[in-house]
Amino acid sequence: MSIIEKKRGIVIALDITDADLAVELARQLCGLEGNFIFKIGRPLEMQRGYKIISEIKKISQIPIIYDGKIADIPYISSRIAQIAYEAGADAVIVHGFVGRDVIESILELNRGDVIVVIGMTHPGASQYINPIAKQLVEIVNILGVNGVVLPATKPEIISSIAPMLEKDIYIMSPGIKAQGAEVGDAIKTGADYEIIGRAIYGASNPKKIAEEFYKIVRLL
Ligand code: O7M
Repeated sequence: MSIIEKKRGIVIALDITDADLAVELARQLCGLEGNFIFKIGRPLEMQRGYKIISEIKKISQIPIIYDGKIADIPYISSRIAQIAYEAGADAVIVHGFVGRDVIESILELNRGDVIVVIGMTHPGASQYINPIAKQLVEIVNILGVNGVVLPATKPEIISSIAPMLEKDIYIMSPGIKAQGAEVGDAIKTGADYEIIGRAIYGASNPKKIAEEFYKIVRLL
């Protein structure tokens, strides 16, 4: 059973490098209407450490994903995940290419959702990770992870992988606006959530634009 529901929504990437501003933004976004999730990644974590997760959790009901893109040996990977869950993360993100035992070590904690990166958005992703996306599907299906990350910039990858995934695994797709895809592109090809950073936190009214984007994906 996942904490994050498999339904259309927007993941807001809080990649702001000023932690005070990020907390202020999270406060402004508290009353968002719709299915929203926050993603806290390394740029923000580097400012204030894992405590930034607890800080944002305290002021908002919106579920939090810790995006450490964990990619270490099982012992270290599960320790990183544990710290994030204990700080209040509802989900953590781990790289799929590191192998089954790493993903298992985090699943065994049984503390929250586990989301696995099986494809990426940048041009260099076509060198190594995207060609093995189908192989990574086998692992995520067998292990019963909660979600996967697939690139909105490569709709053909989402449309070929989505039907192969176990039906309760949700798909989250970054690459919207700043990286070239349009809002709704990933949902149209089979994703459940679109991950959006700069186009929301860089907007003059982030709450308004986030709700506008949500409306687009909800009405597709
Ligand atoms: O909308 P942006 O481009 O400002 O931000 C995109 C976010 O998605 C940012 O937080 C990236 O770390 C993340 N992301 C990618 O852009 N590409 C990927 O292939 C994978 C991710 C990601 O979220 O992986 C978990």
